[in-house]
Amino acid sequence: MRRCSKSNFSNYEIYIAHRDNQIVRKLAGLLRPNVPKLAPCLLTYHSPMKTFHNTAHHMHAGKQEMFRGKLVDCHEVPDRLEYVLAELKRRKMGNILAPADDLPLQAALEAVHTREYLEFLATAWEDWVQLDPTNAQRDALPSVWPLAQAHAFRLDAPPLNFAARLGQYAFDSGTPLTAGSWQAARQGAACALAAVHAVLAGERAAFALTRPPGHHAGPAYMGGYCFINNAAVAAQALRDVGKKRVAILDIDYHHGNGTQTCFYERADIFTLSIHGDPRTEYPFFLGHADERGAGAGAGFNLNIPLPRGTGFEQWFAALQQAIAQVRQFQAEALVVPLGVDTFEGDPISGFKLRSADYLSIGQALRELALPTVLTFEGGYAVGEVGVNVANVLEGFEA
Ligand code: OKP
Ligand code: ZN
Repeated sequence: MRRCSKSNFSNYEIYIAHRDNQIVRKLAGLLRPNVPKLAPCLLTYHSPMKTFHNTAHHMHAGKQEMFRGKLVDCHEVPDRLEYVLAELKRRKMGNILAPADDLPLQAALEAVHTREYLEFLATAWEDWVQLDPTNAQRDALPSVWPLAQAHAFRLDAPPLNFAARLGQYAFDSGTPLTAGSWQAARQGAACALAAVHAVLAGERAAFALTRPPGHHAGPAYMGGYCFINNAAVAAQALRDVGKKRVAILDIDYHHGNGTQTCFYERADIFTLSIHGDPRTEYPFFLGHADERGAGAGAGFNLNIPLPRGTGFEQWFAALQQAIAQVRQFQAEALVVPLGVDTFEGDPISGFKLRSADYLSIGQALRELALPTVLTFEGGYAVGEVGVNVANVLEGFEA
């Protein structure tokens, strides 16, 4: 691939890498264009970004979600991923892989989520059907919750009834749990982990192309279409292999409440999120600018809420602000929960980004010059989701 940048002639270099980036020959200064008017150019040959796609994603296919008192068709559909995959293949941005099956997945899951919650997920479908055999025809949705206000309900005496347990672990009724949700979510985390291992092996960046998404899922809860927090799993795994400071820069339309909560009291993982103002936008109860982290993590959370209707110029200024903070933090690795529901045509969101804007986003992220893991989050304009995601990756690689 041919890369042009605005570096000056003295930095003129050629890199030759074989497909796995194992051998890199750097021929600095050997080629100096002697035509002064020629645009300064850095030629780089490198393998395309590795994309680990979730081969089990189809197993999670919710029928309906509760929205304002009615059951409506799910927005988070299997086609979303297929359209991204098709667009990556169409542009020959391949190197599309399945995650290896010998990754230390269980440890990575338990480093982010509680064992109780993981066990709940693992048997949830079975328990749902056992509650009533005719439930096998219906997705599991919660309808009762232990509201977390002092003296309202006890949180220390968990019920045995499964409908109640579902309400204990889910914060909304828009996240259908289906027969294969656990298998799909688990394999999604494997994609995130595989992406981590790829950047460790020397890849500049890797993409976990998976659904269901993850950034709303917390240590012990599901919601917002999410079960396992793939970005959090990736960030924690990067810490566990020795990256001292990891930044998570969430650019999905919705606040990454789950990710924020996972690391709120930690200084080693800096969480940043640019999103629709929670006063009017989902998830409503978290994501305000005054949430700056707590305890040892004070100062290591940054929320940039923007009003509905925000266009690219203002959004991109927020991105630049977030990027400056990541630099100042001296992150050694970057995780990007990548949602393209900031797109103007998104059916459930309110920003006004256009398809071409995603190229600039990829470019801006690349300029951080960090080992980068991207995880696929939102984006519900199914017809454009492939182009928008591929544009981010292309901008990153250009
Ligand atoms: C997940 B992710 C729309 C209701 C919206 C939840 C939105 C979850 C978004 N009828 N409910 O951040 O893209
Ligand atoms: Zn979203």
